[in-house]
Amino acid sequence: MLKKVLIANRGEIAVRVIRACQELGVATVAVYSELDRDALHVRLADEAYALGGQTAAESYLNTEAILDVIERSGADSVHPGYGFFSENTDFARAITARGIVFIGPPPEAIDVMGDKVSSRIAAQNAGVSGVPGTVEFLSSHTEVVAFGEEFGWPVAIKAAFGGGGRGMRVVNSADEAQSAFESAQSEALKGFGRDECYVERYLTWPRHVEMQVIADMHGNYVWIGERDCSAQRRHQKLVEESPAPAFPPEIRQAMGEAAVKVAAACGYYNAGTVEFLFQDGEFFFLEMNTRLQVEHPVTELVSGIDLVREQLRVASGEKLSFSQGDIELRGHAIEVRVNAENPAGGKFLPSPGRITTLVPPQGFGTRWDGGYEPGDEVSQYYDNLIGKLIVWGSDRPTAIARMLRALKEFRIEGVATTIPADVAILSHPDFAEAKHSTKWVEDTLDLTGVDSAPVVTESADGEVPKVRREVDAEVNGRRYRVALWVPDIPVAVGSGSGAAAAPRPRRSASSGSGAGAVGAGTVTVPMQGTIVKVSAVVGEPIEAGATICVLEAMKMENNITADISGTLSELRVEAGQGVGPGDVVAIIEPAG
Ligand code: MV4
Repeated sequence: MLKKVLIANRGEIAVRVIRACQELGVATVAVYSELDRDALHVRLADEAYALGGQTAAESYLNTEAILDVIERSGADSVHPGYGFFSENTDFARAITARGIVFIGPPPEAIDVMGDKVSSRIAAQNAGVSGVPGTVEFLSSHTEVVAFGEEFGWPVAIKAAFGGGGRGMRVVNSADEAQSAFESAQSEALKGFGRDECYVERYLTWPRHVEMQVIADMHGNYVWIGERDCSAQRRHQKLVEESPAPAFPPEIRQAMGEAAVKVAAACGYYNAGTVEFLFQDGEFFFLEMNTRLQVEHPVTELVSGIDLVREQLRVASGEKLSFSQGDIELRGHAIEVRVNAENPAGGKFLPSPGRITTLVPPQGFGTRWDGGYEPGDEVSQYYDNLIGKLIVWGSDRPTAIARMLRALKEFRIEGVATTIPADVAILSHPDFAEAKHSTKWVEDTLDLTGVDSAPVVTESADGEVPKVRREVDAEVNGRRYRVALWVPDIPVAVGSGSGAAAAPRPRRSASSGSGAGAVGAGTVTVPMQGTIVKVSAVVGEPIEAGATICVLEAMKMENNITADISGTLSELRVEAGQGVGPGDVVAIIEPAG
């Protein structure tokens, strides 16, 4: 088994992976950006290392910084989660070359499935059909016209190296072909740097059904049932479920076998998902996602299989702990994504900010996979998924009712969330009757009355912004300079002090200290504690910022420093003495 996994990700998926590692007795290494210093994944991991930077590019996508942490931590493997490096073969190869295990598929498989044309060819060679269309790149719109005349309209022009629907154009008739082809090409070039396009029949009301597969390095391939992800908006999934509603068992069987064939065709191992479009009882290969997906928990709840645990086993070279005949899919699972977005009017505007209240629902069949706790901040720089609520029920109506019950219980304050949209979807008769398709949320669902303006409340502990302070610490007799992020309470009082970083109202000296109004050179302590050391000497010159004494308070040592340069004229404390907030410890006569 792997011994130490570095999780090259953040948020709920990093938390998910850390939990699986802990259950297996595998050590965990978190990495974090400057904004994630206090994030949940950092708090849960055994070790955590700063990557620096704020944006994803500066932090979670900084290969050099991650390679450095691998080296310093002694991690033997990396779990990439989803997004970030999960489908980056340069990264996978870079770590593999250093003898580090990439917890994912072989890079060759990622490459084959990485673009729509080569994956379509691979699937076709394995006997799995995509939507009828071409595999050659289009050289002119006249080929689009010829295809439409032969197979019927509408047709879809797709960017070969695109994704997420970008570069896709629907063409309803011959006279639309030219402008659609040109705009598909230019969008593809802008978005992906390459403008190759191909054409296929356009399905007008398909469902998005994807099949979970997992394989080991010993040639064992297993499919673990499908997920229906049709309730989505602009290629952002909102609700996922397993099994797909109104999905006959023989189609499931055929889709499972097709998915395994596609996986085998590219020498796949680890967890993966084969996506299909499903319409009128037929399914068509769309693409393969060579990573663990956001919605993997619905498969876990109906199969009882811990997919992350199996990923870790497979990456260790072990065999899968089950075979196809062992898979039993039971009941119905539904997941909703809870994003910090306001779905009002169907706009889904991002709503970053501090989560002041977060009380996930509990109860039978109710799972919350979250990446945040109360007090945590959802940053504008990253995906705003707060977490996923997943329910299990013995059948679909039970699961829907359970999800609606759970969503009603959910309390989140401080940011707007997608929960009202999730409720609108789950309580809609079209969803109950499985009449929805991939176009349903955008074309049919009415979100005009939906609002989720964030409830802004004070957090329970009263928000005090944190500031960076450096202190000296001794660990086993070795001295370290340590950075602390502490509540912004000034350490030294007086004007011109470098000790208190932010402009907060400063504490005045307590009455009876004899110092009168506190001014420059009157040094006080900010909180109750014990003076453990006095380092300055009366009568000697002292520089601004130099330590006068050390106050132990709240189990931490705080340097009480000179706020101005001058001569130390009075020292009012000694080691061992107890002090209270505002007590004067020293007076400095300004120099000159
Ligand atoms: C299609 C299609 C209908 N017909 N292809 C959009 C993103 C890309 N992954 C594939 N997509 C589609 N391809 C044909 N021939 C409809 C979609 C589509 C879609 C697919 C899956 C999930 C959500 C979708 C939303 C809109 C359109």
